[in-house]
Formats: sequence, C-alpha cells, structure tokens
Amino acid sequence: MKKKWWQKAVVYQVYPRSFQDSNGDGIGDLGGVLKRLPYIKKLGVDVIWLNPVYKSPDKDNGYDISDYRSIQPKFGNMEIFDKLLAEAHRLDLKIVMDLVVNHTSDQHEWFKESKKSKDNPYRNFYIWRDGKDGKAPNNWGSFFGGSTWEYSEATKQYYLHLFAKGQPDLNWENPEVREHVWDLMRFWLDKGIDGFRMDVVNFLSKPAGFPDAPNLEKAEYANVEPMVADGAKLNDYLREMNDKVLSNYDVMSVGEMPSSTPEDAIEYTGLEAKELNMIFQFDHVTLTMNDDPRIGKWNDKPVKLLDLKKSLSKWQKALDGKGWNSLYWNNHDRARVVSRFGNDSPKYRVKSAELLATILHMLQGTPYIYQGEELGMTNAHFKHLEDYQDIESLEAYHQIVEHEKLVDHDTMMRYLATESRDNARTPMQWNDSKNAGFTDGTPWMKLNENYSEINAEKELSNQNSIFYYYRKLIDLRHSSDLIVYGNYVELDPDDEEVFAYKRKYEGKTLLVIGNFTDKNVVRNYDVPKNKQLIISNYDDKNVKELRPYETRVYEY
Ligand code: TEU
Ligand code: CA
Repeated sequence: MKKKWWQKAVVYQVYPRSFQDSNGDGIGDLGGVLKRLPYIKKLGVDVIWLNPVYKSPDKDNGYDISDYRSIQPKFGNMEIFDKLLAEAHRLDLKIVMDLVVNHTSDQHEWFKESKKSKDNPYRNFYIWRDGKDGKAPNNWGSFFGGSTWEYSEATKQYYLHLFAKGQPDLNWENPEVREHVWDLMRFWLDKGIDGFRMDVVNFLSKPAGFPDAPNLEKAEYANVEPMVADGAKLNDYLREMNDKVLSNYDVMSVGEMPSSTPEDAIEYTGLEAKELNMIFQFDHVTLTMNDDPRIGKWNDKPVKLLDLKKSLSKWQKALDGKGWNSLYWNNHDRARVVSRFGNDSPKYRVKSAELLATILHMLQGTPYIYQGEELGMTNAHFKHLEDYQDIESLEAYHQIVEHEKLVDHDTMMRYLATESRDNARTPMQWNDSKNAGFTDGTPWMKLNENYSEINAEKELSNQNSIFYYYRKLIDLRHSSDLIVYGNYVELDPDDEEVFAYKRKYEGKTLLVIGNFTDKNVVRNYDVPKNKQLIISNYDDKNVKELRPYETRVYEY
C-alpha cells in the first residue's frame, strides 16, 4: 500500500463542551480549545478530531445539527473557528471535523419544510411512511428508547429516527440529499480542514420496504442495528462520496461503523476500495452485554482478557495488508478505559493506564486518544440519577427501570456507573483549583471528584506521569516503520493473564508484553540476548517476573 500521512498520525479527540471554557458560562468552547492548543501540541499528536460544533438544539449534545454551515453560538462563531484552524495549522496540527449526515436535527430547515406537506420539495429528504393498523410502520426500536417512528399530524405519516425524535434520518436514496451533503463537505474542506469522522456512516442505507426486525427477545421494540448496519447501497454512497468529494483533497476519513465486521471494513477501507481510509469498529468495546438482550449494553461485567485479545487479534490479522485499523479505547460514547478495561484503584491506576496505552499503541493502525485518557482520567462513579445528563442514559433508565421494569434502581445505577457515556463527558481536569480549571462559572456537568488527584498540571510536573508515557509512545510511533507498518503475530492466545504479540517489518521484530493482573507472573519468551527494551512502565528492568500491570516492549 502506498504510504499515507494518516498511517503515521496520532489523533487527539476533543469534546469541546467538556474541554475548556473561555467565557465563564460553564460550557467548553472553541476559545478554550484555542487556548489549550499548546497542551495538545506538547502531547505530540498530529491531528485533532473535534466533536460537532455546528448549530444544534443540543438534544444529543450536537449530534442533531440544525445548520451545517454555522457554529453553535455557545461554542463561539465562525471567526473563532477560523482562528482555531489557522493556529492549529501554524502549530502543524491538523483538524478533522465530525460529519453527522445519517440524520439532521428536526430544527433543520430541510426538515421544517419536509414535514409541511407531502408534495413539499424537501419531502423526500427524509423517510416518511404510512402507519400500519394505526401504529408505527414497523417494530424497530430507537437507540434512545421507544419506537424509531414518530407520527406527524400535519401529513398523517410517520418519519424515521434511529436516534432521538429530534434526529430525523435523511433519505440517502435521494440523489438531492447526497448532492447537498457533498456541498456541505466541500464548504468545510475548502476552508482547509483535514478530514472527517463520519457519524454512524454505515447506517445510511436502509432496507427496502422497512420490514419488521426479528424480535427474538420479545422486547417492546426490536433491535434496529442489524436491520440498518452495512446496508445494500452503502458502498455506492461511499464510493460516490469519495469520487465527488474526498478524492479531490488530501484528507483523512474515518467512518464510525457499529457492528461492522472485518470483511465489511476491508470493503470500505481496502486498498482499491476508494471509499474511506479507516473505520471505528465496535467489537472490542461491546464485549460485555447484558444477559437479557432487552437490556442491551447495560451491564457491570468485567471484560475478560481472553475476549479482548481475541477481538483485537481478529482485527489486526484481518486488515493486515488489506485495509487499515483505527485504534481506540475511548471516545465521548464510551466509559473511561482505565475503569472499564483496567484497574482504576489508587494503587494500580497509573500502571494499568500505561499498560493499556502500550498494548493499543504498539498495534497496527492509527491511534486515537480521547481527552483525559492521557491523564488516566477514570469513570465518574456517580451515585445519583440526577448527575447523569446524556439522553442515552436517561432514556435507558426510563425504558428499563420505569417502563419495562426489567431491573431495579440500584442495579441500573450500577450499570450506568459502568457503561454510561456521561463517564467520558465530565469536564477535563486541568488542575486542582475550583472546577479543575475547566471553568470560572458553574460547570454544565458535574466534575469527577478526583480532579484534585488527577489533573494535567500534576501530570505535566511529573516526568514519570501517564502524560509523558503517552508522549513516549507517540514519539516511538513517529520514529518507527516497524510499529506503523509491521505485521501482527499474537503469542499464547489462551493466556488469560498476559497479552503478548510480535510485530515484524524488514527484518526487525517488536515484542510487546502486558501483565493484565495485579499479581506477579513469570513468562519466558524466546528473545535473543541483543534485545533492546524500548519502553516499559516499571523502572528496574531486569526483574524476571512481570509485576502487576507491567508492560515491556522489546525490539531486536
Ligand atoms: O454514536 C452512534 C452509536 O453507535 C452510539 O450511539 C452507540 O451505539 C451507543 O453510544 C452505545 O453506547 C454516534 C455518536 O458518536 C453518538 O454520540 C450519537 O449519540 C449518535 O451517533 C447519534 O448521532
Ligand atoms: Ca464557554
């Protein structure tokens, strides 16, 4: 494969509303991101992925866009955006924006027109259907609870919304919709942004006729994901997008694709695919689900190392030489990695965070770091329902506890503390002053109480901190073709305590070892005497045993 800049790049994801407030209203904003560019640059990353900053009524924290060509006033304005882009480029940082075009906000002009009448020119920008026997057109359940269909009195039809009622799905079968999307993409690319992360982009192609989904769980509504993921016309849409837009710019594209398989991914990111550069697959972040399928993702089971190894190895092997992996633990939709996959106890949090970072960053693919991950920020461990703000968390509580009465309050509170997206959205912890330096005002969301212990200022003042460990990993990647292009060979797949793998490239070998337990373990890997230890999270190297959460990376 011809080498591309985004293969060697490391991406830092900024969730602006929780990153840095610059005007005292308690909400992070673009001025805050601008102020913190030097911090991001210091980490050594190459690209910033900015979650949506477009005009939005904020029903789903900006994933419900009412105007793609203007900035959400609470985040600033276009002038500040242009300043941020220019300053980022001056610092040799690229900016990738979030493209949310599976759906718009119901406040978008297109939808306001579409719902007016059946013969409105925008009617077919969205998906309208007659009801069936006085009810919704089919049994699909929204990701945010209830039906995926909402009745509109004005035209006595239902419209489709996979997510909230305020997020009507666009009709991608309509070439006019696609042309409008290509135009809005060009608007941002012509401003000089460096690519897009594409929101649930594998849901764009819906099944003809909108048939009922098999409702094996006898739930009130059926799981819609298998019905809409990786639909029949998706490749056509992505090829058209690449041909008409992306191929005319030197930019990066990453598609968020829940439930896509490695085979799907090779279709989308393959060398000849001419579609996307890489995808966010969900295999490794959905390893534990509730035993009752009606409860879905909500659970508090520990993640088993064997399951994690199997998942990551599957993707490494499948895409090697055929496509390109994204590498992530965290984003604004996931619980914090050191809590969900590691050990966030005071005793082991640092070692555990460094182990997890090493295991991920030594793989083949483009690594993504979510704000605060480089500090070892943890889940919020909220105790009260009112601490949660995310529509997904609150709708799930309503549906599962109050409506269907599937579990009691305390159980659901444990599930929310484990899996809720709110865990990722507590304000960034800059220092140990009031509100962790995030805002002088009242923060829009409760901070994690541990910010006096865990914050950027503390990390930056300690050369042995997680922050500097991440920077070493990034520096290693920038200087090593072995890490970037090497193949992947897993060692001891059945080892339930240690994750070990090798990477090989042009005669060189990387050996990566990680002890995922809080015990000392002994392992012998046949490595030659002339091996060189290039990174470890423990100082004294020549100890035979692997200590709790110890990781070592050798090159030879
Ligand atoms: O996420 C889509 C998606 O897959 C998540 O909703 C996921 O299914 C859920 O969080 C599992 O816990 C994208 C955005 O990243 C998310 O923030 C939006 O809420 C969603 O799409 C709708 O735009
Ligand atoms: Ca603000």
